Amino acid sequence: MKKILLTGAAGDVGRRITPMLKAAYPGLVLSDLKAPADTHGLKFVKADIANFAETAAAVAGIDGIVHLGGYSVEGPWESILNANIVGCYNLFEAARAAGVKRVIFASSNHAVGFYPRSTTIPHDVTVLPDSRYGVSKAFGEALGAMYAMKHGMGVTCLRIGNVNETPLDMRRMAIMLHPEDLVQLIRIGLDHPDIVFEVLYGASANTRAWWDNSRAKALGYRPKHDSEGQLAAAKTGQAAIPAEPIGDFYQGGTFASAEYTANFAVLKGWKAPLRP
Ligand code: 15L
Repeated sequence: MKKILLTGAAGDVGRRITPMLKAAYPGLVLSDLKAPADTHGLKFVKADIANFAETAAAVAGIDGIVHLGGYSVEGPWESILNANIVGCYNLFEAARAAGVKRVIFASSNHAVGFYPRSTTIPHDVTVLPDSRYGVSKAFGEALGAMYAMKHGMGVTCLRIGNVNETPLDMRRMAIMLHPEDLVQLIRIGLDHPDIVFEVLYGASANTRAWWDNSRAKALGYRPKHDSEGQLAAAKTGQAAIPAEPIGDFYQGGTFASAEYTANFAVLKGWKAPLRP
C-alpha cells in the first residue's frame, strides 16, 4: 500500500496515530472537516464526507483508506445520519469508484454494547448496538461486507474499544486500545495478503478483556500493551463515577443506559445470541 488516506485526521485518535502511520506509509494523506493543528508535513485534503463530491476528490488516487471520520459518540439522529450513515456510504462508494483496494473501517464496541460484561464475545456474534451511534457502526460493518463481497474491496472493520494509553475507568480496563496496537491492527488490514472481509476487536492484550480476538491473532496481531499494569488509575477514575446498575451491567456502559426505557429486571436475565 503506497498512498493511504486517513479520514478524521483532526480527531483525537487521528492525531495520536498520524506520526506512526506516516512512518509506515510516507505517502499518507490526511483529511477532515478542518486541518489538524499539526499535519506533520503531510498533504491535507479538506472534505465533508456527507458531501459525495468532496469525498470523491479526497479518495482520488488513493490505494487504501483508514476511515476514522464521522460522529464518534452518541448524538441526535440528524448528526448520526449525515456523518455516519450518508458519510460512510459516500466513503465506500467513492472508494469503489476510485478503485481503492483496502478500507479499514473504525467500527466501535458500541455495535455490540448490549452484551453483558459477564460474557466473552467472539467477532462473529449478532450485533446488539447500544445507541444510534452503535447502529451506525453496525451499518458501516454491513456496508463494508457488501463492498468486499460485491466489489472485491479488502475491508477490515475494527470494533474499537477506547483508544488511550491509560484506562480511564473499570470499563476501559477491558477495552483499552493503546495507539501502538491500533496501528498494528491497521497495518494488518492494509497489508495482510488474505484480507477479504474481517471484523476484529480493537483492544490491547488486556487481562480483563471481554472479547475473544482470536481472529486478529490468527492474522498476526500481537498487541504489546495490557491495561492491567494501570489498574490503580482505572480505580481512581471509576471512583469519580456514580454507580449505575444498567451501564455497569452492559459492555457499552453509559451508551447502553442512556435513554433506557426497557424493563432491566427482566432483560438482564435474557441470554444474548452467541455463536453456538
Ligand atoms: C467509542 O466508540 C467512542 O468513539 C469513544 O469516544 C469512546 O467513547 C469509546 O467508544 C468508549 O466506549 O469508551
